[in-house]
Amino acid sequence: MTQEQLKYKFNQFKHASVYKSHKELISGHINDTYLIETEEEPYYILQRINHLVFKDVPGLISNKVGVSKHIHKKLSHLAQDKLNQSVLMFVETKKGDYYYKDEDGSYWNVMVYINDSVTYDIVTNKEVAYEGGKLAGDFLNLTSDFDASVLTEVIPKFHDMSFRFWQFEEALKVASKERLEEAKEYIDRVNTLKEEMHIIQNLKESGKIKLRVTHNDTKISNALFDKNNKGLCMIDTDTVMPGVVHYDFGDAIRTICNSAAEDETNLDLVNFNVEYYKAYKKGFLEKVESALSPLEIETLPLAAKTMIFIMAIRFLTDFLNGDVYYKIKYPEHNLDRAKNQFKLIDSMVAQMEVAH
Ligand code: GN1
Ligand code: MG
Repeated sequence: MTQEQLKYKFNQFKHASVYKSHKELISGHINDTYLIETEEEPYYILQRINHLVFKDVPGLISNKVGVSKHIHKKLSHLAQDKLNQSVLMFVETKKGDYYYKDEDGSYWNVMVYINDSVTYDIVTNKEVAYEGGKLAGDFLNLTSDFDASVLTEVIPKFHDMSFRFWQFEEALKVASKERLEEAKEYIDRVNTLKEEMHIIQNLKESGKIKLRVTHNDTKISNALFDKNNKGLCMIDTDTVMPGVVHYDFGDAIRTICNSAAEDETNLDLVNFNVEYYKAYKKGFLEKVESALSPLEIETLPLAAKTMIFIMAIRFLTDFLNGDVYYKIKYPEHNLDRAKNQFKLIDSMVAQMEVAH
């Protein structure tokens, strides 16, 4: 994407700013994301939504804009500066939509960049884990009275374990002999965990745990912090949909408690940090405990294992499919990500007695 092209997309949106330069932010695996630096602040985030992954982009945009407006209203008592840092603000196009569709059929959206914020791929102190828990818990609180019936299911069965197993089994049928061989040990591991990994889904389907509006992508790099490690705001609300509390709790733990990045290849560095688990859980429960049932709370440790596993099976499936879903930097990238997640499960299980 050339500078001129990006500038053109940016200028389809209603703002009084002048494009100065941009930086690509490369941490996401699906969309293309750019920080647009302007002559005068605010800066903006310009994002191309991957419409091969997200089949209904207008629905996705309407979800996230609706949820942001809802949160904005609920936080309107905050001082303007604080409010600007606490919720994403989407920018309309000059035509009055929240997305711009270009001549190639790509969809773009713009958000105001939240100043003085930092993100983490790896957590190195307890405070961030605790604050991360408060942020994710608060997101559930703030959206608890959002009318879920207006939400589009942007990726049907996104965290549905049976669906992920079905995709895995389909991938086994089409995978190359080499990839099947390379992944053999991990394919076997998927199968041994099958029953346990369906427990949360079964509870959901039997109605024993309730559906609520969930973020569904609560990895720690989707949380913004200020320079003093205080939580500011959850970002990347592309996958906001009805779900269960376990999705948001578990996916955050998957990244917060991993002592290494999710694609670290030296597995000795991949260890589950129980102290961060406790800190995150404390922050999370401080915000949502009163809304949760005893069964939901009791099954949170299983949520962590389940969400680590669901990413393992998804990375492995994509490796078997020949890397058609996630962005990769080298041919074994998806397999390495899967190995990393399995090592994290092992490390978590080894410490399970203390992980409550
Ligand atoms: C993807 O693109 P990004 O980084 O927001 C994925 C998540 C995974 C995550 C793993 C729509 O998120 O489910 O947890 O990678 N999003 C989608 O890092 O599949
Ligand atoms: Mg995402």
